[in-house]
Amino acid sequence: MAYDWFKRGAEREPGLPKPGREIEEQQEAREAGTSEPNVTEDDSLAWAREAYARLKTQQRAESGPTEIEPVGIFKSQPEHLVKPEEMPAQADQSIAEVPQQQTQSLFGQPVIQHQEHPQQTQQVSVPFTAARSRTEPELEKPVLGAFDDTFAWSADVLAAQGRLANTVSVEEIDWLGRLRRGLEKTRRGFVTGLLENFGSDPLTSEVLDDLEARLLRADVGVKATDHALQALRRRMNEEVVEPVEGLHLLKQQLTEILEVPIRASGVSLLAPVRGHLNIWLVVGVNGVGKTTTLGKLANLATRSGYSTMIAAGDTFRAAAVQQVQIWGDRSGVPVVANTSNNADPAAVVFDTIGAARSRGTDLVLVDTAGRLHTKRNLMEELQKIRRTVDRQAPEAKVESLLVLDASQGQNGLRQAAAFAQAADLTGVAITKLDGTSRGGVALAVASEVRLPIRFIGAGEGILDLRPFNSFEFIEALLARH
Ligand SMILES: Nc1nc2c(ncn2[C@@H]2O[C@H](COP(=O)(O)OP(=O)(O)O)[C@@H](O)[C@H]2O)c(=O)[nH]1
Ligand SMILES: [Mg+2]
Repeated sequence: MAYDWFKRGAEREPGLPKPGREIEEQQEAREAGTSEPNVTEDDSLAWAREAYARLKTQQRAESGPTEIEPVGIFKSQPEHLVKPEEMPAQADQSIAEVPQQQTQSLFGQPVIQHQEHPQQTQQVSVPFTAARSRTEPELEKPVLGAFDDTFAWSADVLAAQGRLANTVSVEEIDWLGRLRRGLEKTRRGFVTGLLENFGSDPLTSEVLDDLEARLLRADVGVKATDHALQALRRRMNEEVVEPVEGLHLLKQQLTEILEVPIRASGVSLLAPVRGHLNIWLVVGVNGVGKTTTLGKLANLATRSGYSTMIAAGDTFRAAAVQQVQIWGDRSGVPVVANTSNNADPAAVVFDTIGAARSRGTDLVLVDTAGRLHTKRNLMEELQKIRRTVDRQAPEAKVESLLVLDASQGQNGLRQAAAFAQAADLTGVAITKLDGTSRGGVALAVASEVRLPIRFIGAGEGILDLRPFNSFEFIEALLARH
């Protein structure tokens, strides 16, 4: 059984403590280089060493001659692709479903042969077939790096969530490193100064004023900032608050802000429901990273053992279909596309639902346009897609994910308001957390748009997207380095 990335984090060991403040203490102890033996620090280092040694042994075993076969590879067999001259020439819609062959299913599903849509003219764009034959799905595993500060930090974050050293994977360590690196710019502008200000003396109201300014600069938003500071001020009125305690409180408050909409949705971790048709619409303005996010999601789903299909619903830009096809190829995921000009995206979605049903596909990812001639056109198109989904697949579990570019900061909030109605949003994916100092916008989204953040992207690579975990996000945002 493939490791289910969508459910990562749900495997907390029963009976182990909830995320605690030891993480601040450990980090502070390490920072200060305390010469006195510190029980907490020793424990955490021992945990990290044990996890590292186990992962190293595991990796050595896996890189031996009996390599574990990657999950979910669709073998590329270009000769099975339908050639344009073989297609029936009738009707006016031209839908190309590429690729359509799957000779061997690794998900226990029947072997599928290509089935053409009877009512549609099939047209395959030649460049797509060429692109497919060149690429191999990118499903290889990340490699374990050195036992360094990043590993130790990642281990602390996993241990603080109640994980056992013998249950962590290289993928998790790799992702936490990516997340921490991705948030570096936000951290540099925000945390470094903050931690210096927190210093070693108890918190003062000046320190809190400075904190307020920093939170606002990182695009955390007025509401979330007020909420976090209120709690700190309350505590300061009651007692002297030491810096470690203050930092812990701040992290707790910020995590809670992110958790409120997640709790309200009733779904703590968004994952496709196995044995069901799941349809996830990916919406947002032009250039925010919709197609990239969808491509990364296709990879994550394939790695996690979900059979996946992509609907190329951005028919507005000629290059968009080609772009999504390349992403599909990278994970061996079939793409249903219409290569004719001004094709109707709702028709593409209609065809994808039919194809997904006949194959027993778990997850359909729908790419959409971010710009049409007018905003009204765009919203109408999204509504039409949504109606098609609701009508054609009433049994499906539908998610409507708004993609927001973190570097656009508070602009994202306006975009959310515009899309909320047309697309009936259920969640948010935040992209481009790397390369921006506005990573705090995740908090503004949670407190002001009130939608759960489901995924975060922190880079352009295929592995640079993961399900959102608020504890890890805040730890990465407020990490010391
Ligand atoms: N640095 C970085 N770039 C990203 C990320 N996600 C997407 N991009 C880039 O943003 C640009 C626009 O992405 P695209 O998916 O085409 O946006 P769309 O118009 O919304 O579909 C591309 O150059 C992507 O490589 C991310 O998480 N980090
Ligand atoms: Mg796109």
